[in-house]
Amino acid sequence: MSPASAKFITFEGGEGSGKSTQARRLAARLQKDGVPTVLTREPGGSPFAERVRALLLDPATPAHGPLAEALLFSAARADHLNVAIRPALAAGAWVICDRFADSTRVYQGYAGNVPAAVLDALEHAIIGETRPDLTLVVDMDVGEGLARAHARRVAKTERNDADRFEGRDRTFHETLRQGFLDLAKANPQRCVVIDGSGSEEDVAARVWGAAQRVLGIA
Ligand code: Z5A
Repeated sequence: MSPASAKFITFEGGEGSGKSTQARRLAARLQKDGVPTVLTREPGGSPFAERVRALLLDPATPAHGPLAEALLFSAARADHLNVAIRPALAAGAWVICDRFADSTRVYQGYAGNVPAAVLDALEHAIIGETRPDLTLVVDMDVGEGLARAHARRVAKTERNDADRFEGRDRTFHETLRQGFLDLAKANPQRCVVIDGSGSEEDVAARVWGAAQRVLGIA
């Protein structure tokens, strides 16, 4: 496969939708095909942003409201872009990012009521021209997604608790799901909704088909 130029691909979706799994699989497939690929995530992806991630996800962090959250996610994103994403794209690598600015739009904007004008200004200042070429929105039944995320957490930590975001009620997660679907509808030129049901292989085939179609991969 010979890509014309570096591409920026983001994965979005709700809890346990399987997007992290699919981001890893797509990165592995591209690498196997000889495409230099960087897999990264938000919040995180740079040393500073990983520190902000730890603060944001810690259940012990005091409540600070959606606007403060949006600013923290954005501060992490500014560093992540400067330290990792832009240098990788400039070097010709494809960048696959597990969550990006659409998560701020949906979690802090759609669900948290931070005004769109505030998020527009943050995106303009922080992201500028570094917009995704393709955003894969992995859509999944909320109950199934939460069960997957919960099972993984218990297996990993042997604890039955949740991080600050997982711990919210089901209505919140239904709102998020609708938010991602609305966002995809409003941005059809770069967003593709991927059905997250079925086996990992089934979903990976849908992701690959979308990448081929939108990015012109042979
Ligand atoms: N957040 C925000 O509010 N604003 C922002 O701007 C940003 C983020 C950037 C980050 O949490 C939190 O920050 C997130 C949004 C908020 N809120 N929450 N929660 P995170 O990074 O810790 O977690 P996450 O991004 O939500 O993803 P996740 O929990 O890692 O889940 P996932 O990526 O959707 O799923 P997964 O890890 O690929 O799979 C979950 C489990 O299901 C795992 O055990 C898999 O092996 C299994 N799996 C995956 N696919 C399948 C299939 N097809 N069948 C069966 N089982 C499967």
